[in-house]
Amino acid sequence: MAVDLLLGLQWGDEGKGKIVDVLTKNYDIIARFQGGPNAGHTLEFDGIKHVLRTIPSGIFHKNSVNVIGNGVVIDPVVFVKELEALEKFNIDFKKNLIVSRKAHVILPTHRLLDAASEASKGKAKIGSTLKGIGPTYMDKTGRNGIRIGDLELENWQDKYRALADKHEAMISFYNVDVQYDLADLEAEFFAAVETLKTLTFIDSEEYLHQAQKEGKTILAEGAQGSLLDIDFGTYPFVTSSNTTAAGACTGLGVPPNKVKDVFGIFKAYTTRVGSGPFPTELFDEVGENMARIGNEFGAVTGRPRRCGWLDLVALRYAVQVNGVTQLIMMKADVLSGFEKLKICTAYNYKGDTIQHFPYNIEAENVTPIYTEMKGWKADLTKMSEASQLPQALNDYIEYLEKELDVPIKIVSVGPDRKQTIHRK
Ligand code: 2SA
Ligand code: MG
Repeated sequence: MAVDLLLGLQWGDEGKGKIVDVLTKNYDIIARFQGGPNAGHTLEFDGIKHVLRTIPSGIFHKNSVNVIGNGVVIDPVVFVKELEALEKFNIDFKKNLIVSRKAHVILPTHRLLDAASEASKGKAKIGSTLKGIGPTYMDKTGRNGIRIGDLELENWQDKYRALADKHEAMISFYNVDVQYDLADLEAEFFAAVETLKTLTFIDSEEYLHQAQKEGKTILAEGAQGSLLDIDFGTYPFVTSSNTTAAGACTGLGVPPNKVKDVFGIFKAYTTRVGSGPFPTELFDEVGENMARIGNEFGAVTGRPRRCGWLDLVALRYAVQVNGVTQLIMMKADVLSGFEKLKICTAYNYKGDTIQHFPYNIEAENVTPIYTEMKGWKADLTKMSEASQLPQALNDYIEYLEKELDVPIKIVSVGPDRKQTIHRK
């Protein structure tokens, strides 16, 4: 009867897609509550690799219903491409995928505004995925947005026209070089809207409420990560939604007292894509090795991800803000073969040693303080039982459990569904 949450604790790309796919068998419903096509959730099974953008990661399981909640922003054009990529899997979209009428629509001009805003910032750019996320959430909170439910109305295109015209004026206001042919973009957009309308639109909060009453189980799937949260992340280098636990309540209409487990997922090291501070970032061979072995490239944009050691200060903060009850550690296999491993346990902040995540973590204020641990050599990718894990890895895990005061229940040792080790 409860709702469990699965949230990224770092800067995204922790491996949420894979773990949702692994956990889906325990749930009736998988629901996305924030973000949109800026997310890239990668799943691998039966030798196939799949990247999902807006569609929840339970979609490959016949018996799970996948809900796109009110807190999500949807780009019909990207969405339709995502549906097409799933065609060969014979999924009954009408039945297994439902969309909240209250979710907001990303317009072609939102994407253009995203590009114009980034171009106008020069070096100070956010490093956005250019999917129109920021401008769409701006229109939502500015009370100008178009919602999925609007698409069912006769005259929705009038509202569209007024908003798109306003966006065009805003784009020229930025006075940057953004080339586009709106007629082309609109043709593609209107066609995609028609396909989108073949799906089931619902009042998802009511649907989820009834489902809970019937005793169904729900897993809310986060996108991006806690350090990209609009309130608690490294502002302004964040995304435009609440990626933390509270976002699941507002993004689905789930009351806080119905939330049971909060699964917090993190990589055994840290990555970040886009701009912004990253205290434990490595600029040497060690970081390059992590990127290479971990295949650290953005699943949506292909951008190389910046890599660094695990940051316990940031992780502790994310555990607190989200109320994490169980931890899931990803990509342990990538650290195999590193002689020594470092973990950042505190920051030197303007000369003081601190253990909390401060207002500002810019490099000029923060130097990480590390503890060193022994590495392991064994290839973990063929392991399937906790008893097979090397002692040095167990030490690493136990150290984190003690510091964070939350058990690490799952350790992932490769991208495939099967490469998942459950700990007692
Ligand atoms: P946006 O597009 O407005 O949300 O960008 C704002 C910041 O949020 C970061 N961001 C992400 N960081 C990691 N992974 C994300 N998803 C893709 C992936 C990213 C990709 O799964 O690999 O392919 O590049 C994601 N989405 C947003 C972004 O980098 C900005 O720092
Ligand atoms: Mg990703």
